Amino acid sequence: MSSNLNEPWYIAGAGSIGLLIYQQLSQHQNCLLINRDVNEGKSSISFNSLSGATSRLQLNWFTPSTESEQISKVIITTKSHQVESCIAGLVPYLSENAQIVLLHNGLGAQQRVISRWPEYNFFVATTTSGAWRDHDSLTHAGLGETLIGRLETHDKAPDNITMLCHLLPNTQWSEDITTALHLKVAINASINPLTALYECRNGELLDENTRQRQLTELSNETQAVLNSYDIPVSDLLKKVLEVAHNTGNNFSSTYQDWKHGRKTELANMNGYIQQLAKEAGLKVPEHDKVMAILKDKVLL
Ligand code: KPL
Repeated sequence: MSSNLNEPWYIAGAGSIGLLIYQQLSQHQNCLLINRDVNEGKSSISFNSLSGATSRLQLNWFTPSTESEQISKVIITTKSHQVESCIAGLVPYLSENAQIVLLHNGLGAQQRVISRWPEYNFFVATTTSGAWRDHDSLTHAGLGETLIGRLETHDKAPDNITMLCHLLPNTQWSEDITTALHLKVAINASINPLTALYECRNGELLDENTRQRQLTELSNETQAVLNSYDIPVSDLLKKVLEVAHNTGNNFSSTYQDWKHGRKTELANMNGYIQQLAKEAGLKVPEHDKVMAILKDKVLL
């Protein structure tokens, strides 16, 4: 797989994280944004770095066609519910054995695309980097850590991915990404739905007894479900409280999706935990209750 080290990385999904990766990667190697939507075609935006410096970021767009070179390396940074249709649209332009990195919130979509397209080489990733974008700018808000690995296996990284880890700040190969992704989902399934329910910042979940009780119940149910699958997530409530505290000023991604009338990723967060619980014959009453209320409020 080292033969295509110099081929470009393509990025599908020009949201805040996709653009941040594009910004970081394009300093070192050829990197192109896949044009999935006519509205995506801006030629540059302003970039506010972690240090507060502002610069202009040129956006190089690529519209796949049968005449263009085949795509052999792509990072998909769409929302979790867009991943499957995004890959379906790319299939005619992907090379045999293309390497595809899936970087999005939640779980469930990854397993679905990996089993639907066994011919490709899938990697999964998770990040705690903070970034936000509006029409004309991208702001890098927090350094965070990014992990890349393979779901359900403990393989070593192939050359292209080692190189990717080297080029992106604070990015490591993880031989146990399955646990890391479940921990992230477990934290999201506790914090995110409640921020949409109470229309509050992450830290405001700690301010009031009812909210704290719900955080506790969601965390405890989630931990019991994951542990029944031998996924070694421990002290989940403690971790959830730490994240809510450390990101206290943030509005969660689910809050922001709700606020902007977009579909949320809760189906791949709480919905994923509910599905695991069902398959294991476990009850998750707080998840069921919160999701039933949110069904009439947010797009699930
Ligand atoms: O990942 C997050 C999200 O908003 O989706 C947390 C950790 C809750 C930070 O806001």
